Amino acid sequence: MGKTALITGINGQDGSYLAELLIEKGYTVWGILKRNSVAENQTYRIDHLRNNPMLKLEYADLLDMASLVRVLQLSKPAEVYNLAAQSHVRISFDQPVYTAQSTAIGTLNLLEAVRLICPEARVYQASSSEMFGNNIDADGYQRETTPMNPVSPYGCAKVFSYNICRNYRNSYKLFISNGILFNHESPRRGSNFVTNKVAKETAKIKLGLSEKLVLGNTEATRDWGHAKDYVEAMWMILQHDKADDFVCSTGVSHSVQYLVDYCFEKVGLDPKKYVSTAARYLRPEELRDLKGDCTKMKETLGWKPKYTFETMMDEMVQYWLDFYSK
Ligand code: NAP
Ligand code: G4F
Repeated sequence: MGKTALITGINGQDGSYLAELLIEKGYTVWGILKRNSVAENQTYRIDHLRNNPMLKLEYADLLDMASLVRVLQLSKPAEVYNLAAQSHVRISFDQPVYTAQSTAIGTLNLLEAVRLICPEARVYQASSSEMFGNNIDADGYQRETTPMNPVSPYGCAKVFSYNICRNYRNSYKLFISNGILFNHESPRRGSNFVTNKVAKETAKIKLGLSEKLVLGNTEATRDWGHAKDYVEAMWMILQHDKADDFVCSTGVSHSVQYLVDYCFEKVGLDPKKYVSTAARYLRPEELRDLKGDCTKMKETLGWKPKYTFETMMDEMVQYWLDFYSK
């Protein structure tokens, strides 16, 4: 019989790809949904899996520990992937308290529930390169040993979760691992994150459905990989023989301006005619540059990404061209 996994954040970008991957591997996958007043769009990323008997969905919320206890008792998972969070950095400045509750205390609620109900389960925590803030090692990379210096409420909340996971691992000998993942994208990315915003608006402008793209800081650089490659890394981290922390990245970094130029060139348009900037998309404190060194992940677990920045952005722009051409 296959293993059982529980995914929090199953209807998010990563949760949807991870559910597909685990079902392919023969897992029974349980996922939690938090209650929304409108049900129709909430599960669009996993609707293609809804009739699969290996997928089981339950209502629960990271803020409601009793609901987590209930789902852990029902599902008895061997592996728990904690992907749920208020994950938007800019929005974390507007909603810092909610971000701390969901992205920090929510993790603690889950760890306590695991400790009480299924302490033998392996736990994956979705940690983030946002935790490093503007700290960069002398060679230009961030890695597992780079000091953390978060510059957003979201980053601060993720540092709490990272540390409480290490504390529970050491205190209670639980199998809890952090994946410190750099930015990863896909056509399923929320379209208020910069890659999918640019891909979507490029397609709309190309098809005559829009005339402008307004952005924030276009000088920032990010290490962008594909979410499909990164959910494979999550699974590999929990198959390792001991709980540990791993950076996952491509090691290649581009500016937001390069991202814009790449997408517009792909559809044969001049970005200077359409792109402008506005203060409303800036953050009170900016994280300028991210570039990850994932040597530990590659050498210990044998992880290797299949996508490049270019093949990923090609897929995303094409997705929106097809979407708006229907
Ligand atoms: P996402 O698309 O924003 O998905 C977040 C998920 O969390 C959604 O399913 C959301 O449900 C759920 N959620 C939010 N608050 C919740 C709560 N209180 N209780 C239960 N569920 C809740 O994020 P993602 O890109 O897939 O990222 C997955 C995780 O990795 C997140 O923790 C993120 O912070 C972290 N991470 C992401 C990246 C990246 O580049 N994508 C990099 C490093 C780390 P609703 O949609 O119904 O609200
Ligand atoms: O796409 P972003 O919003 O991603 P950000 O802030 O790097 O956060 C993402 O990656 C983190 C990993 O490091 C995750 F933990 C987090 O959950 C999330 O998935 O912005 C990327 C860059 C930033 O420098 C931002 O200032 O793009 C810049 N940017 C410029 N114009 C913009 C825009 N970002 C957004 N969202 N919208 C703009 O119009």
